[in-house]
Amino acid sequence: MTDQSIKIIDLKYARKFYIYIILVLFAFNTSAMASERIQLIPQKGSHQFPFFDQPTPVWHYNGQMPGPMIKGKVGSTLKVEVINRLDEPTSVHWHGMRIDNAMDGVPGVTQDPIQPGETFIYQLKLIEAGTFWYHPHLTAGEQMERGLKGVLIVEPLEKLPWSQDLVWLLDDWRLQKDGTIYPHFNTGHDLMHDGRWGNVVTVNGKWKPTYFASPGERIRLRLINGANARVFLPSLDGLDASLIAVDGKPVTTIFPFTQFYLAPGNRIDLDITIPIDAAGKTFTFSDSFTRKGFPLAAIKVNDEKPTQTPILNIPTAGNYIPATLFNKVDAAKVWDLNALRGGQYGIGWAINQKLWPDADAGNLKIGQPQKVVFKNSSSRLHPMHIHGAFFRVLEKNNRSAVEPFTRDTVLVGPRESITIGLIPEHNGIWLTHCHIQSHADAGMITTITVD
Ligand SMILES: [Cu+2]
Repeated sequence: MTDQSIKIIDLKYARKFYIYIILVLFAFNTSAMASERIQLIPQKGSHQFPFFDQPTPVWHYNGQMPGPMIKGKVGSTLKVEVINRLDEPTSVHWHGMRIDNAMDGVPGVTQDPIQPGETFIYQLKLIEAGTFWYHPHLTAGEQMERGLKGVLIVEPLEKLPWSQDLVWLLDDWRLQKDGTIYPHFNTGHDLMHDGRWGNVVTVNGKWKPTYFASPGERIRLRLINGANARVFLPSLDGLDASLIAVDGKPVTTIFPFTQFYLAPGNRIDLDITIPIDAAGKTFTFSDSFTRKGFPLAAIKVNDEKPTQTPILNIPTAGNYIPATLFNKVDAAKVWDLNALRGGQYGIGWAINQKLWPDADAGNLKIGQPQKVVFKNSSSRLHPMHIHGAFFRVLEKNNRSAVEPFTRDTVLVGPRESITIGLIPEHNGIWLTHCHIQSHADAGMITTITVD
C-alpha cells in the first residue's frame, strides 16, 4: 500500500464519518423538536456589562441573560420543566399566553410557589402564533430586576416569509458604580413614583448591540418591554416600518408605524424594509420617552448587492373582538386606580381601594362582551395587564379611541381613564394588575373569575 492509497482510504473514512455525524445531528435535532421538552433553571450567576471590569452578579435562567428563547409551533404542546436553584421560592408566568389557568404561574392563585430545589412542569398548549415572554410572578419586583426573564415565540405552521426575525428584549438596570445591582427594591421613592427605573438600558442583555442586514432586505422585528417600570417610545432612525402585531396578536389592519408607547409587558412586531440605497448605512434605534433618551440597538447595512425586496402576505386578525360588539353593553365595571396608605410597605397601590391579596374584581361570564374602565385617579403611570385574555381599547377619557389591534396590557396615564372591551374566553381565576412591579408588589393586583 502506497502513501497515496492510505490517504485515499483515510479520506473515504473521513467522508463516511462526516455523513454519520450529520445524520446523528439531524436525528438529534428532529427528536428534540418533536419532544418539545425544555428545562428552565432559575439560578444565580453573573453577566458582563461593557462598563465594568467585574461581571455583575445576576439571577438568570440556564445561565443565560436573557433566558433561553423558547420557540414552538402552533398546535404543539411545550413541556417546560422549571427546576428552582434559587434560595427562595419562584414561579414562571407566560405573559400574554392563553393557556390552562393552572399553568398561569401565579403563586397563591394558580399554583403553590416552587420552593428551592423543587421542580414544576408547565404544560403550554400553543393555540396561537405570536410574541410572548416569561418571568417570575413572585417577589417579581426583585426577581425580574435581578434578571429573570426571557422570550417565547409561537411560530405559525407555515414558514415565516421574512429573511430575518429579530427579537429584541428591551430592559433597564439600576447599576451601582462597582457594577452591582442596586440592592434595595421597592424603595419609598420607587413606590411613590413610577417604580424602579434603571440607569442602563439593554437590548437582549447587551448595551447598544449591532445587527446586520442587506439593502432591500425585509425584516420582522419583535420588540418586547421586559423592564420593571420603564416605558419605551421607540424611534427607528427614519426607517419605514409597518406595525403588524401588538401584544402577540396580528393587528386588524396593517398600517405604517409612527409611534407606540411600549409599556412594561407590551410587545410590538414591525415589518421593516431596508432601503435599496442604504448600503453602508447604520440605523440607530433609540428610545425617546424620556428627555434624556437612550440608544437601543443598531442595524448596520452591509455593502452587498441589493436583494430583491419580497412582497409579503402578512396575516391580520381581521375584525377580532369588533368594537361594535360593545355598543349595546352599557354597564361597565369601573376599576379605580389610586394610592392608599397601608400594606406591607405603608404605601399601597390599590384597585377599587383594595390591596392584594384582599382583592377580588368579581366574575365575568365566558363569551359575554364586557366593558371595563381603568380609571386612574392618581398622578402616576399604570400599565394594566389582564392575564389569559386580549382586549380592545374603545375609549380614552370617555371619547371614542378604538385601536386597530387588541392588547393584553394598556398604559393608563395620570388622571386618564381608558375603557376596554373584552370577551372572556377561558375559565379560571385570572390576575389583573399593574405591570410596574413596585406598584404590583404594593398591592395593585386583583382577580377576575371567568366562569
Ligand atoms: Cu401602576
